Amino acid sequence: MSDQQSELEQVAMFDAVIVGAGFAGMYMLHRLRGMGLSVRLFEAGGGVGGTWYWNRYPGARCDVESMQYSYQFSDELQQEWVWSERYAPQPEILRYANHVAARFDLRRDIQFDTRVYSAIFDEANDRWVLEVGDGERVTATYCVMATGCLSSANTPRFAGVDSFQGETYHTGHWPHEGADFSGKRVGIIGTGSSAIQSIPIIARQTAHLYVFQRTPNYTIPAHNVPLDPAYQAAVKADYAGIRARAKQTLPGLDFKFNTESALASSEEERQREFEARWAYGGIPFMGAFGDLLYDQAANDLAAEFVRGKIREIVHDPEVAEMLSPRNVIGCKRLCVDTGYWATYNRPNVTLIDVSDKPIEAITPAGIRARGREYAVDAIVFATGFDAMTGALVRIDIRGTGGQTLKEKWREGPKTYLGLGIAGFPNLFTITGPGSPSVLTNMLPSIEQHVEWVADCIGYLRESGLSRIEARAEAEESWVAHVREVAGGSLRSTCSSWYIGANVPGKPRIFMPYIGGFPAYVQKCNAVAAKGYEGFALA
Ligand code: N01
Repeated sequence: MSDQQSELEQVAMFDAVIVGAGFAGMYMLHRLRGMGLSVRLFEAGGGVGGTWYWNRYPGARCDVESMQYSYQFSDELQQEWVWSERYAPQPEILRYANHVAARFDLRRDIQFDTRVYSAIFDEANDRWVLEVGDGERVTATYCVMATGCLSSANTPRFAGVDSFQGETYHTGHWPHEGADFSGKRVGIIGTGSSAIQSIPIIARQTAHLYVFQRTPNYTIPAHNVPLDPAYQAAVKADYAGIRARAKQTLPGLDFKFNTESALASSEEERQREFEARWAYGGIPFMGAFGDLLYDQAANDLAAEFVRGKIREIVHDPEVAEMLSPRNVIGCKRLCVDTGYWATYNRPNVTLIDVSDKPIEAITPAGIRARGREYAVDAIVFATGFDAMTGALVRIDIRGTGGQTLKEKWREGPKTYLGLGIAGFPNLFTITGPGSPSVLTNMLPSIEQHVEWVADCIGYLRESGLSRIEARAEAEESWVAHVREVAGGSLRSTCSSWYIGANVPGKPRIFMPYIGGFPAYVQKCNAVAAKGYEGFALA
């Protein structure tokens, strides 16, 4: 018996380990356990829910309609759960995650409050060895990273950031007990989705709110409402149909997508369609015309429509101008809000433009920008995430030959289908870079990945194999395809977290696969049908 082998026997051994108890990790656990595997799931937080466990900022809610932002793997589950609003608020989604955990008895295999620090592939034994929590070591044949796309918070290192004497918050790590802003002066940095959802609420709580905006953002009203029981019943009666239709659309969402060209339509038709989409609300606005994300002139028409709305809503023309984005609409993730622009009509809200002159420093008493100090009692960092790669590379992941994932991805993430990585056998990523993930409704994308991984592991076990690894050439050609497809869309043309632009020093690569859910699923299925083409099996 080798030293390594005897050492391995000292540690807990599993067929599979999963990292992260969000919707991806929970379903992965359910599937693998159902196949008879021994599984342990590690979660840094104190409960299930992932994104919805951490993002508890005021106003946090999903921008995908509740009836579609839910699991479909269990019809009983989707029939029994009752959503209360068109767009579910964070506490309700967290309740749903807890309901799922209880219903499928998941907690007995989840180790909470346990961060994974390293995952090292032991080539002699074809196993992953993980260091978790307080120095505990575990080993498993398969390691599934269900670490989320937007889970590693990004807090820019502003000069003097540690000197601030007041309270600080990050939207992605909001305290469970909430924050009391009554009577306080608050500064919020950022105007992404998290800020746009929270600003209207924080503004109502504070004595004064200072919003530090680097790039204005497009947002479409949510028109959130309590869900009508008759509507819910109708959806539930046709759930199979809705889910099937959703899978045929690029974002994996059942919504009305107009394939007509904005440019080929008359001014009157365009206004009618944009107004109808505005009145309907939310992300389907981008489905107004088929060429909005592919033709700059078409995109300009939609962008100008939204700028017109800003001018109508915001009383002060200078503030309206500052709030008006000039970049491609839909390039950054479109935001969905409740009362965002009208908030700037409040006397206790001040917008500070830091686009041409960055924030100079955080001082003990506030934020210095444009040559002036804004005294505040609390700062909210709504500065987003080190998206798609951050949660993975902060774990010391080492594959064959001791290569670290961080080193491999130094110039940008490389994966095969966003599922496997050459040089990292038996490691799977759920909704990893190179998969449609954040450009789609996350729940069906998660389910598709989990099912693909479960089927793959099942195939290996049935075939008496124990090792699978993406081939370097398959990975290269997938990365090239992802890049090529991205180049055809206006989405790759602006600074966004999709290309890592929000994190200083991060390589600028369009990370998600823009080819849409149906084409991607077809590719994954074809790979599996051909005996996992592009992977080396042993
Ligand atoms: O983060 P963001 P987020 N100085 O990266 C600014 C999902 N989500 O947490 O645009 C000044 O979008 C930055 O400015 P700029 C959704 O997919 C979903 O809001 O880089 N400002 C930007 O304004 C979303 O897209 C929901 O110029 C700085 C902001 O901080 C994703 O999460 C709700 C700065 C960051 O915006 C991320 O959203 C919320 C600096 N040094 C979030 N650095 C749902 O509804 C950064 N910024 C499901």
